[in-house]
Amino acid sequence: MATQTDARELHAVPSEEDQAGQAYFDRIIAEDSRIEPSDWMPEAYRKTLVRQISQHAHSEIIGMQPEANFITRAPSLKRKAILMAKVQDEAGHGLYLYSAAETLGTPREELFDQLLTGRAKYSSIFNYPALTWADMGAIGWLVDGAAIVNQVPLCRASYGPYGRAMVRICKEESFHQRQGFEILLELANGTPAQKQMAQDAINRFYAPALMMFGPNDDASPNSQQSMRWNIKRFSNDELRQRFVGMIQEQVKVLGLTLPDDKIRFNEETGQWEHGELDWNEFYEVLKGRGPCNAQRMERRREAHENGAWVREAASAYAAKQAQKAQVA
Ligand code: FAQ
Repeated sequence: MATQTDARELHAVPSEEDQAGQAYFDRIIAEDSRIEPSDWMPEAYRKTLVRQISQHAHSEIIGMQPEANFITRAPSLKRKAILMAKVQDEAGHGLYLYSAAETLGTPREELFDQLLTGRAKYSSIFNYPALTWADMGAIGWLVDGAAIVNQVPLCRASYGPYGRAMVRICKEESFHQRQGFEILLELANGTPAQKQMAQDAINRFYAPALMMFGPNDDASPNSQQSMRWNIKRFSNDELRQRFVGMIQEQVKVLGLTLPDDKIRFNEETGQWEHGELDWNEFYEVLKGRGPCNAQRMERRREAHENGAWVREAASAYAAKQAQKAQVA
């Protein structure tokens, strides 16, 4: 039930400043231009951006875990160096995205707290285990591949700092996808056991990668408004179909198959179709009951605690520098 204050707030007449701000915001969105941090923006727009950008940042940081586990098990020095560079890139993506989210007024400590207390989500895909070296290939090809299809349109997101961060991220994701594809290609052309290992990795990562695009459009509460605000440019299903069309071609080059006999191009709709996904599984993972949720969060908390001295040292250094600057 609304309290008196709530009711007053609901009927509050917007101030002149808010009305002018809203008019400016509407014009910028209609022109398909960019909103910058100091511009007026509706609270709901700000909230949606903080939610999406911070969840994206958390995904990059948690997403380091499945591959980091394989750095010591990479089959050659070259593979180890490449994998280390890739995992470091993901850390960098997390940092650009936290910075972008901070420009909206939520401090990084608060964003970390939301993740560590389970109030913020991160991508479902990182709650699946990486079991073999071929999984490094499948993660690069399918997970980074899905990330690119989802994220290239975000380079045109209406919020400036987010769109600009995405440009750099997408460039690096392209390299990641190719390195994954190349791992699979080498295994697919190796011994029968290696080829089987590559196929098995694809079989396990295919459906979870498709779920990265989010629920079907009719079950996606945020999509329509995000599209009206030019944050998202395409719906979850549109991007998922685009991805399926892309990988069904690429898998032929590998000489492997996708574990889905329903994939076909529908001439009438002009869209790719794929088999039904197990949405119960998706929601279970979102509720924290996926195969690796507990482990991922435990590692993240440990890493956060172990890094406390670094944050303290950096703050002390920054304070010292600020004091020096003041004296000078
Ligand atoms: N997992 O109404 P919608 C990477 C949540 S790539 C978990 O459709 P929206 C690179 C959603 O947040 C992975 N939660 O939501 C890498 C919402 O919950 P809320 C990260 C999901 O925002 C590769 C609710 O369900 N990429 O890390 C998922 O319009 C390899 C309703 O959904 C991004 O974050 C999911 N799969 O659309 C790193 C891209 N799907 O907040 C390491 C940017 C949906 O209302 C190694 N984000 N939910 O409680 C987006 O494009 C969008 O936020 C979507 C979801 C498409 C993910």
